[in-house]
Amino acid sequence: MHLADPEAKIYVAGHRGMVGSAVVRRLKAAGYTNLVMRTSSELDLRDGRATQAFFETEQPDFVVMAAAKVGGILANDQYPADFLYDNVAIEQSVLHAAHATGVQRTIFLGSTCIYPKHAPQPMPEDSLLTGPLEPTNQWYAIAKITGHKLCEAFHRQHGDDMLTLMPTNLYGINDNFDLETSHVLPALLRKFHEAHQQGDAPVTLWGSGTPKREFLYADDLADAVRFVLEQPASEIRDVAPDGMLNVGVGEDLSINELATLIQDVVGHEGAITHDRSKPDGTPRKLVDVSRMNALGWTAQTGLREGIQQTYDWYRAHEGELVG
Ligand code: GFB
Repeated sequence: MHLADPEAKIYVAGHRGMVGSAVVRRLKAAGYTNLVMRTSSELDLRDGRATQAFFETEQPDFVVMAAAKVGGILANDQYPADFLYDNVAIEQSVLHAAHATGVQRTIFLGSTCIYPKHAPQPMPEDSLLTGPLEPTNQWYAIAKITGHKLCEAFHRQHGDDMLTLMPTNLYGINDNFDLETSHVLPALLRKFHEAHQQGDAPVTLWGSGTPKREFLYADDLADAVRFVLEQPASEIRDVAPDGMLNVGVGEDLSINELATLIQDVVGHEGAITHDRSKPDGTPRKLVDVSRMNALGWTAQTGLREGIQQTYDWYRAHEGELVG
């Protein structure tokens, strides 16, 4: 089955999450009609036998691995066993089943927290494993490094076409808006929105506000997934011999600058304070996107535009999201 064939059977693991749902939207819009999906209650991907049986029955041609245990800086620090065990278990099951059933190409999704805490900026793919990790998210990072290394090992030993996309910090519709477990962007959208409704009450940011982050709209990552699915393997390996491709926008901003931008989108006019008892995490993690650029892909959604779209979606779904 050819990659660009609209009948190609593509299994999107984690289709209910922010990334998986964006991938499904993008693939459908591109004309792919034969998508396979399972909820976590229908198929527990940590269960290797059940996952193998599912692959044997469905025989997908392609796999997009968007299923993962994810969360913000505090959740990563508070639930280390879940972030390490669940993610490694999912990766083992899915990548082995993809290998055993002859999947033509698997796209695994990593995260830029796999790079060393003090990696050169912007961080190239080959800075992987050149220094110590940021301690708050080391558990998740080690799981994602394991997933990538499994892809590299299956490729090296068996020739499997397994690639890893390393997206920078993501945001978008279907994000997690829980204030304890979410990432900074959805947390700040909700905090500024609720403070605005309360007569522009003050908003508290975690940490110093000085760390810098790069934000990629989930629908842009989904487009990168579609793009990579459609590229010939030889062209990808020419620019990425290790099968790793960073996906980002190429610029970052401080958490304080992000807060000001979100405040403006929401129309909040109150004060901003800092809770310095909360962790800052890594000081900066801008990714080097030259490999994806060399293949011909760049992100399309500006940060303000993406925040506005996410905010519109949040307001339309606020009742079900925050109960
Ligand atoms: O997005 P975030 O939780 O994760 O936090 P990381 C980014 C920065 O925003 C940190 C600050 O410096 C936080 O202290 N921040 C300010 C806030 N206010 C808030 C708030 O209300 N909520 C949150 N969550 N942060 C995660 C990793 O790191 O990024 C994961 O832990 C993963 O493993 C993910 O890699 C993409 O960018 O620091």
